[in-house]
Amino acid sequence: MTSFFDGIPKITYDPQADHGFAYRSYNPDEMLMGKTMSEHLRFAVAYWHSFAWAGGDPFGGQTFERPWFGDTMDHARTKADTAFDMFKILGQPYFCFHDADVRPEGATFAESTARLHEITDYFGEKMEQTGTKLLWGTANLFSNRRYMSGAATNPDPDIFAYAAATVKECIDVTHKLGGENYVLWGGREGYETLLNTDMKREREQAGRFLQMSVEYARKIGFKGAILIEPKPQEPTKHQYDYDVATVYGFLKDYGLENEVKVNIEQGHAILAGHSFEHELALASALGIFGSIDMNRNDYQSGWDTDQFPNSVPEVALAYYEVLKAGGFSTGGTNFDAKLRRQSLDPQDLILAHIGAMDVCAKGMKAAAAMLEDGRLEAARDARYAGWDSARGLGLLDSNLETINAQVKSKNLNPQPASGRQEMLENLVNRYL
Ligand code: XUL
Ligand code: CO
Repeated sequence: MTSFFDGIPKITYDPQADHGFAYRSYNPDEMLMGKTMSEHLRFAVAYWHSFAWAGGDPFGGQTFERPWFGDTMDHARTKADTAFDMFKILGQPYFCFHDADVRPEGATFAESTARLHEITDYFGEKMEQTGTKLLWGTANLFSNRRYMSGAATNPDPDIFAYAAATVKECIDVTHKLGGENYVLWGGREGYETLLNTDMKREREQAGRFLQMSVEYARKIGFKGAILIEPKPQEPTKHQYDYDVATVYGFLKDYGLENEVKVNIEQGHAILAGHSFEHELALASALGIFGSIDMNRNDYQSGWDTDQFPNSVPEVALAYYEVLKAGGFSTGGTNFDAKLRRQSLDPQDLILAHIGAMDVCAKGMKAAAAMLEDGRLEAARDARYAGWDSARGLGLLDSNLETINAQVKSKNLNPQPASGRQEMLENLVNRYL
């Protein structure tokens, strides 16, 4: 153990505890609908926010002081030691990382790659010792200045090539560590002004880049899911992977709708003008639901503030859609969330995750209770019952002329029925 988290105990389930360093709602072994809570929620810590982010905002730089900040491999190992200490304390089953979070950038591509393999071998030993698993790996194709005009969508083919070569290495290390998914978030795949942008060309570059990534992952026998993470804007003014619907159209265009799924982030859904549950339900309906990033935004600021979840009603409606989609298979609940920049202490990192896991556990239990109660689904089924009747089923195979004749001959005069929204909202509130 490093000394960073000295004095902080291993966190266990203790609903009576009053000191804050216990799970009051998340009991990993508790059974719910035939699975343990741990199996339902599949929590992951995001390496970047907890261990690489220094606390900067648009008006000021670093606020955090951490013994692993620096650009040597020794720093990278101290960072890994501390991260795995935290995983032991929290006992969450998974973590996620980008290449840039875990190793200092080298002077050349070869040096960066060698460092990535060295540190991920070190991860492999620690994963073996602690039992912590990799939910997903990904490449940071947005922080370095070379990517300022995009990675796959860059006007310079050499930058496309550098990004593609990087993704190969990141898929390799994800596969090596038994990662259950590989994520592509198009950080700078978008544009600032159409005046300098050939959108048609950029879209084709992104499509081919994704095809190559899928081809390579399958070639090396990577069995995990490949996930796109939609986001509408920030950092670019207009991101191409705007939302689930846009990503689905893109996947269809490049023949990838059966190969690639989505990692849906709550804050991104809200930036796109949707609710989280809308994005989840749509992904499920389209057969592309993969995983979630469970972090909210500040509703006033309009930025992607990546805050830990703390609203049980919001989380419950999201997990309701996750459960209806059959629950997670390769996916999980990743906290792509960071502390506020004034939260300087080691214990803040632990408390943030405890709170988030408890909120998710409460939300998951409420979602399961709503589903088991069955009245929400029964009301929805009743609303569409006509479509399950012989007449409803036949209608979609018919044509306008036949339908027109039937409406006339039956003298049809349909009357509207209540949508019963308030009754349904009251029903949901019984479980929160
Ligand atoms: C950025 C974001 C990323 C992805 C991984 O908004 O969500 O951290 O989750 O690159
Ligand atoms: Co994210």
